[in-house]
Amino acid sequence: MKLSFVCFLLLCFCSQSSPRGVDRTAKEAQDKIYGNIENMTPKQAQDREFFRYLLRVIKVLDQDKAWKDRTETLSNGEILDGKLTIGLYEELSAGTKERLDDVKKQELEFQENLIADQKTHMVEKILRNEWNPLHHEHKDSFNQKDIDLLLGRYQDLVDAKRREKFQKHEMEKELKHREELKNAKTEEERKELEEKEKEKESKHKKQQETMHEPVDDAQLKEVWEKSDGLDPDYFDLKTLFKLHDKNNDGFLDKWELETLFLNDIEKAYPEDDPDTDIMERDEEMERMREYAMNNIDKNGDGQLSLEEVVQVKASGEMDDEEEWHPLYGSREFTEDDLTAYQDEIAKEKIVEDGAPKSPVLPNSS
Ligand SMILES: [Ca+2]
Ligand SMILES: [Ca+2]
Repeated sequence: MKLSFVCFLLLCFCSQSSPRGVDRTAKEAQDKIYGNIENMTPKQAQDREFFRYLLRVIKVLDQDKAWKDRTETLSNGEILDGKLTIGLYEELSAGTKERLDDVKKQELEFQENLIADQKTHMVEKILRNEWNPLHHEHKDSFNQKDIDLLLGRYQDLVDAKRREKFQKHEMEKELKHREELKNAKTEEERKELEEKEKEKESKHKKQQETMHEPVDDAQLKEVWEKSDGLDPDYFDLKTLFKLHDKNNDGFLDKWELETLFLNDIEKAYPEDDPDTDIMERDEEMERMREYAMNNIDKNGDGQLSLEEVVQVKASGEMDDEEEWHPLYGSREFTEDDLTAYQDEIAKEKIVEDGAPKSPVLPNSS
């Protein structure tokens, strides 16, 4: 486990685009920064902002000796106990501190641009948004508090890395599709490919329309009836919780929690459908788990108690979302991310072959 965590940290890199597109129209600049968040709920968009910033910070920390020493010597248990981050700031080099200040300043500017563009999800929905420099007293310097807020949970580090891997997967799919279109020999062939893609898209949309917000009443009732085979007239949250607390310890851990999402996942991404992208299916499940944990796990122990579930439901905190926006409708990368990824592939190719090649993959425009 220790080794895999070190690998994760060493492998961490971020294809983050610069915050401003100087010579583009406002709309294009916004897309360049943002990608498409129109198909996300504010909470989903917030999560995306958090992980994007977290990856940028990790990229800086990966160059620092104190951070590397900790990741290489601490056991997984010690990391879970928070030893990775306690007192870390004092041990960082002056250069790292300076770079972290820069990253924080850029993030602040980025967030202010979002607000200027009327993308206000980061200020209106404060929940789990403490990491955002917008809310900090010391906006221009990165300190131990930033470390605690950003890197305090081991699961977040794992999730950030997983999201990054998924983004690459999505970019590969997009590049492959563009390459196929480019290689089409006739206009007819190209149109046929586009038509096929559209058909696939509308099929996926239809499948995903039936998805619920994680831990939504409608979702839980459907699980009760369809997965657990119980009478819908006798739905009872406490009984459902106990049924899915497989080891009977009084808590839903992340795997137990995910059993509540299987019904929705199977409807939206049928396992036996050859068009189902298994990595996307898995990612959707992870996003549902992240979302539920982030909103319900108030004491941050990585598990849900029945009290936490009941309290959040009673508070109505989770009732303000229209619905769950599945991954299929959201674009996980910007054109800049795609260009950076193509550059990365081209560089790897040079190292492998010892000589520059003509572009491996087509450009977007
Ligand atoms: Ca349990
Ligand atoms: Ca908890």
